Amino acid sequence: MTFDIKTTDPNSNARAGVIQTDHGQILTPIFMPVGTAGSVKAVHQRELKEDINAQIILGNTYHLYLRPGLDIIEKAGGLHKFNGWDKPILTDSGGYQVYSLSGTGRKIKEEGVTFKSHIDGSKHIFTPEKVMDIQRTIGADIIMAFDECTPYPCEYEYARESMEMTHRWLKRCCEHFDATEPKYGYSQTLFPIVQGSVYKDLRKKSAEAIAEFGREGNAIGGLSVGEPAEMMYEMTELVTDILPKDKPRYLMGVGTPANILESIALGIDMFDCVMPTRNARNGMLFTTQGVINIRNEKWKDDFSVLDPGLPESYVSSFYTKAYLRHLVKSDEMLGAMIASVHNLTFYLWLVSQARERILNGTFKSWKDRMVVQLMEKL
Ligand code: PRF
Repeated sequence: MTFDIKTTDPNSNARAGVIQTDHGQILTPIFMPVGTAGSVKAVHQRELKEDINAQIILGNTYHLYLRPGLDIIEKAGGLHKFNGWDKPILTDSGGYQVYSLSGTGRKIKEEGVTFKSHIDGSKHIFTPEKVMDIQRTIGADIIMAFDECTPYPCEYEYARESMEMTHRWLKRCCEHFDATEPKYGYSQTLFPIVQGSVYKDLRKKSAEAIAEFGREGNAIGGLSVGEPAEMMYEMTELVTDILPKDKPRYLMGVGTPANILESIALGIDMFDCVMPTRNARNGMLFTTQGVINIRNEKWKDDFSVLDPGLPESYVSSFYTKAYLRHLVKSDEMLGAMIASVHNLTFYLWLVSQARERILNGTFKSWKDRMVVQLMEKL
C-alpha cells in the first residue's frame, strides 16, 4: 500500500490524497460503507460501484468468523471472491464488536477476549494473533489491530490500563502479522488503533506509542461512543498532531456529515459509519439540503425527487419523497434499498466534494457553510 498526498489545504489540516492497494486506488478523504457480514445491507455490489461510487468497503472479523466461517471464505478464495467486490476491503478486528457485547459473558484478559456468539451462544476466544490469522484468511487489503474500545464515560485508571493493554496487543499483532504471509497473492497492510478515552495525556501517549510502530496507516478508535462532539474533535486534533503526516489517518465509526467535514479539517482521511445505512432503514435521509424523516406526514403528497442536489444519482433524482414514504411506511424492501443507496450516494458525494475543494483551495469556507446547511431538519 502507498499513500500519496496531492494537496494540503492552506486554511486547515485537510489533505487530498491517493491510497494505492493491489485492488485499486482510493481517493481520500473517503467514506467506507459498512458491509458487516460481507454485504452492505440492502445494496448490490453493482450499485455500490456504479451509483454510489464506493471505493472501499468494510467487513467485520467478528461476524464473518462466526458466519459463514473461515472455512467457507477460504474455500471461496477470500472475501473479494466470495462477495464479488473486487475493489479494496478493510476489516475491523472485532475489538469494537466484542466491546458492544458487554454484559453477555464477555471477559477481557491479557491473553485476549472470551465471548459468546450472538448467533448460537457458543464460546470463543479472540487473541491478537488469532485476529491477525482471521483477517489474513478473510483477505482484506487493510486489516485492523485488535484493541479494546473503552466506553464513555470511563474512569481514568480503567482507560489507562486498557490503553496500555491495547499497546501490548498491538505489539503481538505486528509480530504475528509480520511473521505470516497473505493467502491470496495480493498484499495486506495492518493499521494500529489509538485509544485513551477522552483523557488528553492518555491520547498523547497512545498516539506517540502507535506512531513508533511505523505502520503504513493509523487509526483513531474509542471516539464517537457517546462523548460530546467537541470532545471528539479535541481528541482528534491532539492525536492528528502526533500521528505521522505522510500516512493515512482513519477515524473509526464516525459519523454524521458534519462530524466528517470537521474531522477532514483536522486531517482525517478515512471514515466508516453505519449511520447512512442504518438510518436509511428507519426512514432518515441525509440530503444536500439537510436531514429528512421520510416517515413524516408532510411528505405524503410531495412528489419532488429525493434530492435535486444529487442530479447524477439515479435513485436520488428519480424516486419521489411521497413514493419513498409510502414504501418505508409499508415496510417494503424497496424502501430500505432506495433509502440506503440514496444515503450512501450522499455520503460519497460529500467526501468527493470535500476532496475537490481541498484540491482547488476552497475547502475551509465551503466546509463552514456546509456544516450549517447539512444540520437543517427539513
Ligand atoms: N475500535 C475498533 N473498531 C471501532 C472502534 C474502535 O475503537 C470504534 C469507535 N468509534 C468504531 N469501530 N476496533
